[in-house]
Amino acid sequence: METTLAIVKPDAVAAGNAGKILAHLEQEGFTLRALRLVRLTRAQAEGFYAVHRERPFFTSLVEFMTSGPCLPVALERENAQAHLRDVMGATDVAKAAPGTIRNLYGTSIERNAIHGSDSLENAALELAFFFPQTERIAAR
Ligand code: 3AN
Repeated sequence: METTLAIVKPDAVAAGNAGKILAHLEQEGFTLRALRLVRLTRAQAEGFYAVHRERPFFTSLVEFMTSGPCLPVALERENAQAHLRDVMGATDVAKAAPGTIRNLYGTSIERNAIHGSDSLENAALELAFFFPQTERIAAR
């Protein structure tokens, strides 16, 4: 069984869609293994998105991710990392397939409702960023 990280982003939490997104994920066979509601600091958002530091949208992305509470969640399922990416849909909401979370709840390429780790390697790093191993073991 595989575990990956999702973040219900500040736009979706502010719009009152967090519960619906968690239900959608459960419907897709993911089990919740750890969950937090956090307001990221600028330093945390910059650290989390460090790979995008040189991109033109970096400043705006950090502003957005610190604009309100978000909901990091550890999700377990067979093939969790790849399946979450399918269920999320494309980064750009305009290109996200019908029925995907970004299609249903996102409003732009930036305000796209949900983050999901883009590789198993990054899933391990991102899970450690938000959840100490002990917290995930205790949830079992
Ligand atoms: P994904 O979240 O689909 O893996 P990334 O890792 O390329 O996409 O981008 C990280 C985040 O940066 C996206 N979720 C989105 O919020 C934002 N983003 C990506 N590309 C753009 C863009 N061209 N303009 C504005 N924001 C963007």
